Amino acid sequence: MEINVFLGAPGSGKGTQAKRLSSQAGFKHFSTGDMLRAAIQKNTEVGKKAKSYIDKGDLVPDNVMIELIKSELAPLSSDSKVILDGFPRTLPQAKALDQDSLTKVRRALYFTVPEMKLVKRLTGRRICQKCGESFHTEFMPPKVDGICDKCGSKLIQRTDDSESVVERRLQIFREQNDQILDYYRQQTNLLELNADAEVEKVFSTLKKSLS
Ligand code: G5P
Ligand code: MG
Repeated sequence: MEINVFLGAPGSGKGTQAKRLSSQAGFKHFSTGDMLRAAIQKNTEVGKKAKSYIDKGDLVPDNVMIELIKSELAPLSSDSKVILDGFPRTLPQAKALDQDSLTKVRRALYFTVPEMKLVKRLTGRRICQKCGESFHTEFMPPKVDGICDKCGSKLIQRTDDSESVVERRLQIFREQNDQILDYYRQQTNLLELNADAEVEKVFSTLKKSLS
């Protein structure tokens, strides 16, 4: 398998770009955040475990996350091109991927955006409650206010996109990020991507990095 991991702060555009790559370039996109939110909606065992962590902006325990991602990757064929968005978030998660030769990481792409811009991106984000498409009240407004362009369902704000929870998520990111970057630097497969630009511009740089 060709495993590419997207690293970067909350709001750095990992999900936005991963969705484009999966619809336009044949990558299979796995967002652990989206999986957890779906599990919460369905009230599964994983969802019950994850909810209190997500609502506070804390990380869900490694054992739950590693199990979850392994079960998603296991059925894939060996020629799959994969993007992991939001995984790994900790060193044990990064090592768990590399321990298995099938899921060994090919590239780690680190999306960089100045921190002061992230809060605005996150607090203005709106997502479709049905298809998960992401919008922004200012930077990517839907054609009709509060309605998804893609499927016509209602747009909502993520419960963890309030200003106080965003602060906590950014703090956790700062605590974990350096050791993950160091790890991938040592594996010599870390690429940095300036993600402080128009979505289309970031997308074209990203496509070049992945080819
Ligand atoms: P998530 O869901 O993984 P985060 O915090 O990593 O959440 P998030 O918030 O989903 O990441 P993103 O995907 O990087 O950020 O950003 P995005 O949605 O694409 O874009 C954010 C906003 O900016 C949008 O409004 C978009 O329109 C705008 N935007 C995007 N790109 C651009 C651009 O190029 N230019 C401009 N101007 N704007 C742009 O995780 C949620 C929770 O789940 C748990 C944790 O509790 C976590 O807090 N979790 C895990 N816990 C443990 N381990 C894991 N591996 C976990 N994964 C999830
Ligand atoms: Mg995301």
